[in-house]
Amino acid sequence: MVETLNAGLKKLSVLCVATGFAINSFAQAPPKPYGALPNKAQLNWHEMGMYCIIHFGVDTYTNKEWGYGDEDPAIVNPTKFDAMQIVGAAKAGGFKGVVIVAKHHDGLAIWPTKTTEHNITKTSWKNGKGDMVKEYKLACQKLGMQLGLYCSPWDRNNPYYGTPKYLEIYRAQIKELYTNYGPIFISWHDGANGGDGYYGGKREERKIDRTTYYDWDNTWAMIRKWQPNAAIFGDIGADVRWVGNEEGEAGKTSWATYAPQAPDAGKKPSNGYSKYWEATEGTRSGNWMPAECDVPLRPGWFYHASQNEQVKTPYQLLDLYYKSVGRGADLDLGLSPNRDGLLDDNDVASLKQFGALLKQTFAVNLLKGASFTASNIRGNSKAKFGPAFLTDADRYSYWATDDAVKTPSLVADMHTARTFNVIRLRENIKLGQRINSIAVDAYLNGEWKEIATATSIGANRLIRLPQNITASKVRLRVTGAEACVALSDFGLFKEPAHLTAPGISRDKKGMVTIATDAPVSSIRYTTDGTAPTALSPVYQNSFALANGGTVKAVSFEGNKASELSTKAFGLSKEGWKVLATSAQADTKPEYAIDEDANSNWNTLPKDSLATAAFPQEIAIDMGAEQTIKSFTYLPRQDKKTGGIADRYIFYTSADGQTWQQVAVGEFSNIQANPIEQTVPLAKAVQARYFKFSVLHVTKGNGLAVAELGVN
Ligand code: FUL
Repeated sequence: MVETLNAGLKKLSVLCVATGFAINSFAQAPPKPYGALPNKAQLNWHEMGMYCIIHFGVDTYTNKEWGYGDEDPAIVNPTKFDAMQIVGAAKAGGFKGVVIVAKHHDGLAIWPTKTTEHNITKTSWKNGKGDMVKEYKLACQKLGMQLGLYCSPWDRNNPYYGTPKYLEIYRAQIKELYTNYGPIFISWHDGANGGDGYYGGKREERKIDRTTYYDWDNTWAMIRKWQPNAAIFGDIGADVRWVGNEEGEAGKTSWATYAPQAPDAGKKPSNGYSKYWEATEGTRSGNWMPAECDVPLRPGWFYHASQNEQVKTPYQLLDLYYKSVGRGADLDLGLSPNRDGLLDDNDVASLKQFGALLKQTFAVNLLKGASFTASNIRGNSKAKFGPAFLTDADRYSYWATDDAVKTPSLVADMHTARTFNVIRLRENIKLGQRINSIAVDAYLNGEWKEIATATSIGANRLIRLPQNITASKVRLRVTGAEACVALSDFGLFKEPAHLTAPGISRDKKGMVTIATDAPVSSIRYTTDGTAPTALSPVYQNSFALANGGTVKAVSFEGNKASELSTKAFGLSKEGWKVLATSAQADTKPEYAIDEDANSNWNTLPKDSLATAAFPQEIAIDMGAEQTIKSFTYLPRQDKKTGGIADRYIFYTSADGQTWQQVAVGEFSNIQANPIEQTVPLAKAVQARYFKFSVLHVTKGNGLAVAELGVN
């Protein structure tokens, strides 16, 4: 048997020599693809890396995050609406497209649709003759930006929501949008589904089975027909998965592949404790379904003037960029035009500076021009698979190794010492996600020293080092792979040096502290709302801010200034006491008023099957009568989702015994985006006591309160 085989091989080589065909040409064929592969729409999506999602509608005028569906469209009148200003600001930020929220949960369509009366023609804008989706489309065309569309499946206005007829209406809406306004790069579908709403005047709760109601398989097939080049985004794909949080962060390991699981299925215990579902990391095998990280530029998705001071700064955005795009995901940044229909100046400025920072950081790949020595090159063919392809601009040209070589190494000699703090690696994903893990060494003081490790390379992996490294030689070691390596990019970059903005906090005694991670020459601050300059007071010691207010601070070092830090505080909680609670808890109720966002009053029992009665209440004695203009509730900040209140009543009292209801409502989108909620009162109230009564939580059998506050 062996002999026949040998004889056969000999014959083959004779044949090869005779035809001038080298034996190792077999090895020079490109590597076979490994595992799941991206489709055309997904490749385009990966290449984009970043886009924005734009929320504007009735919520912009009612100051809500989710409309109930009973809003009068006439309140919508963005007299200065300018799609070019909005899309242009996104472009300046380096974003490659915009997803327009054509209809949010409140049901108001911002294009003149035939599918529902509740649409833009009923607004005051342009006397009902306007079409926002069209204006966005034209702006995108002019600016070379790609367009995406989001039409919310949940519709709190539509009388038919919950019945089969609504599915027909929903599909007709998508058809209208996708056949009249395309081409689109993404078909965006959120996972918020069912609940109470206006529903044509019924004002009731409508529950649907999210796994069957929308018949996604068939809906997706229609989308493919209307928009074959659009990636479909949803909680479980089909093409792009939700990362599982609205903080803009993928897992440190984040596979492009995912074995779809409904986000609330799987490992999550029934009391809803775990927030980070598998979607954050993906799974090592499964369908090609990379993560999208959606996060708003401000705390909320819609515009709220009260959040004007909380626009994320360029360096905060850069940090999110590393945590999303740098982990193989895409960043989808929420923009919220104001009531005039424009982005505020602050938002525009932050986007522009972020775009400039990105450009500056990635302008020069320090490995360009380096000499590479690879431990292996596929078929020994430098011309076809050599490391020179690592520094060209083509994301699909690549350095490859022989089939059997899964853990090669590569030395890059830059010939002269260079300083860097960012490492970039990319695989040629047309051949799948092959690499499991890598390490990078720098040649320092005559020896190799490991400076970084990473998992899940895929379309993009950025490693931001904690300190600058100066070296002339670096070494890449692939430490694990499922198949031979097909790496398309290796880069070293230097982010511009900057001073970190100071942190501002207040303690239970009402004392404000401003601090930085590393020493600086001075921290300057204001409490009058103006931005600190080099002439503002120098921060020396903690100071009191009994009646609340806004503190702004900047660090200075030489001629460098940090970004601005801003923090708004309500009334000081000095002297506040918990008067009573209605539910048993293992944690102290005082945690709800200790000015520490990381501690919770938490009534969730350890037994996840135990039942809990609502309302659950906590009453506070502020020690003296105060003027109350609004209340704040900060849900738990520990990434867990049990016990987050979404329906509440606030009461006040002069004596701690007789209570008056002063506010009632819902906290919308609080589970996905657990930010501080502000409840303004219709008119200011004088009281010494207040009570937070929670009627309902999004998940779990108890309540968790990180902080309660009063403004
Ligand atoms: C979520 C929605 O519930 C939010 O309101 C927002 O639109 C966000 C982008 O998606 O699912």
